[in-house]
Amino acid sequence: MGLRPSIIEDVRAQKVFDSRGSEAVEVEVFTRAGYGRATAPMGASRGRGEAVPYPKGGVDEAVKKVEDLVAPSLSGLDATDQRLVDSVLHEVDGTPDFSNIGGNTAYAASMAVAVAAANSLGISLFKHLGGPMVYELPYPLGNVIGGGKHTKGRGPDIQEMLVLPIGAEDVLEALQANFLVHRRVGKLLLKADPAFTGGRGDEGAWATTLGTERALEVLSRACEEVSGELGFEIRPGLDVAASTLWREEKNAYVYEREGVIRNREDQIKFILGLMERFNLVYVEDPLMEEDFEGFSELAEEASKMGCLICGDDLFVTNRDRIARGAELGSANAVIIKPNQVGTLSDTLEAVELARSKGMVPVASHRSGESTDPHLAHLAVGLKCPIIKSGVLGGERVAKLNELIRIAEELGEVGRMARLPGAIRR
Ligand code: 2PG
Ligand code: MG
Repeated sequence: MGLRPSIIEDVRAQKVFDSRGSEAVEVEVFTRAGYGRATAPMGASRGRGEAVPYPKGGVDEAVKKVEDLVAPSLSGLDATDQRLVDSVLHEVDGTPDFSNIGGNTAYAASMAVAVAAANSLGISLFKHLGGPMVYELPYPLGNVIGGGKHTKGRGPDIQEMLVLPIGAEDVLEALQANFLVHRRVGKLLLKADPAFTGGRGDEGAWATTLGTERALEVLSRACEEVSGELGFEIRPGLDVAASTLWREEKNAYVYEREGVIRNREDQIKFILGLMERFNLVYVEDPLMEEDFEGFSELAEEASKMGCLICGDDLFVTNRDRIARGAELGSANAVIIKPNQVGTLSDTLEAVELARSKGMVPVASHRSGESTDPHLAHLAVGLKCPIIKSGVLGGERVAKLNELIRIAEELGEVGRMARLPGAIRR
């Protein structure tokens, strides 16, 4: 056997910081002929079923675990053998939820290996992940108005009000639409919200003091205006992050800022009402993370209205939970966050399962992000028709600009992904 360029020679880790200024683990992988680096993102509204992000002892302990356990186990392996690398990460960890080394540590190691492999082979990461035949570019789903945990409970109770430019013909058009809607909403808020300072939340979305419905009125007006100006369809969406509203002891969803309490039926009616009134194209986590049946009720109605129902905390990128949701018809879209499961192999399995069940995989950032561009490659390589990566903020734009570079590399063969017919009007 010759000297393969992608043999892993060394793995190192260090503590860095994410977009919130919180500690994050960064892993570096050195191969014979290449190098890869990845930093873990971090969620604020995490699903109960997610991998444990860090071991007890936090990022310092994670760094130690990489040095003591991960580095010696990965050294000598071929970085192009992602499945083997990922199974070794599971073995080294030895727990079902990555609580020993941390799911974020596993993610950073797994992704850094993939980056190093691509680099050693001299090809782009998306091609390494998806093969030479990938050509579809995802639609950017962006956060325009923030609330919930991302604005410390001072904004609308609903976590994210989003934009999806479903009529865009290329990535540049799609990104421009999202930037224009974001800017227009900022302008409209100056009039609609006397307390608005131009401040933004964790994901670069505007932080308004308006309640959910008033804020949605503003977003939907901006979508309509910009859509009219650009000449293609742009529609609003939501991430309710309903688990953060759910109060077990009250058996209800508590909208603290707005002073409203909704039981399960009221919540379903409320969401269906918003879908209809605002022509929503996408609703994520409309109900709390264990209510697979409630999701099914909603999904059935939503598909008649041309709206995607997406599970994030519901599925946590976990195969078993996605399989259960598919069986019950709980959703027609699935959030894909690699650090919820730890490795790229687990992520790929979740994506493939979702797709085989007719669910749209949505490659997603976290609210605490690194400046890594890798999510764009993951979305293209794993053929996710939608990428959720915010609109503004350097750490978000890093991924969006990478999409432009990928589109450039694909050239003539590149085209926008196919969205389900039901959401195209
Ligand atoms: C979400 C995400 C990202 P967090 O709920 O979808 O927008 O937030 O990373 O805080 O879980
Ligand atoms: Mg979410």
